[in-house]
Amino acid sequence: MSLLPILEFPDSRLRKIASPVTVFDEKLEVLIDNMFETMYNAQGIGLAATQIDVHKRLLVIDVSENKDSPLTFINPEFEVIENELSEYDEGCLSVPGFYDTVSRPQRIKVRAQDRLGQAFEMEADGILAVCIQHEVDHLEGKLFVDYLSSLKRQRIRKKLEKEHKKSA
Ligand code: QAP
Ligand code: CO
Repeated sequence: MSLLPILEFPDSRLRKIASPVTVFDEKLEVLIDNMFETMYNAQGIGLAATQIDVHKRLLVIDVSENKDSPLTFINPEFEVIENELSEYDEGCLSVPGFYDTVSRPQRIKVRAQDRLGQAFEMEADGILAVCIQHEVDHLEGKLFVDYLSSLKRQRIRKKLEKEHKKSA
C-alpha cells in the first residue's frame, strides 16, 4: 500500500467536480486501500478522492473509536430525512490545523455503491451524517471553509499559504 499526497486549501484542484465511477476493477480496489491508509495515517475520519487529486465520486470514512469500521461510498447520493440542523466543529485534512462550526441537516439517507459495485442504502445521524455530507461536498468542489464568513476563510487561506511557502 502507499500513502498519497493530500491537496491543501486553497489549491484550485480541490474545486474540481468529480465524475461517476463506472469501472469496478482491481485498480479501484488498490486506490480505495491507499485512500484508507492515507486517511488513517493522517488521523482522519473521512477522505474524498478529490483530496488526493483523483476526480472520481469516491469516499472513505471511519468514524469509529477503534478505527475498525471502514466505510466506502462510491457514487454516493443522499437525501435529508430530518430537516433539523445540528452544529459540529468540523476540520478537514485539506485544511490542516483549522476547525470551525458548521450547521448541517441532522439525519440523512445515503445511497451508494460498495467497492464491488453493489448498491446499498443506509441512514446516518451524528458524526457519520456530518462526515458523509462534508465528504460529498468535496466531490462538488466544496470545502467546509465555504460555510464560514469570508473574513475567516481569508484568514485561514493566508495562514496556509504562508505555511506552504515555508515548506516549498
Ligand atoms: C471531515 O475531517 C469531518 O486539521 C473529516 O490537523 C471533520 O478527517 C467530518 C484532521 C469533523 C466530521 C467532523 C484535521 C487531522 C482530520 C486536521 C478529518 C488535522 C489532522 C480531519
Ligand atoms: Co474535508
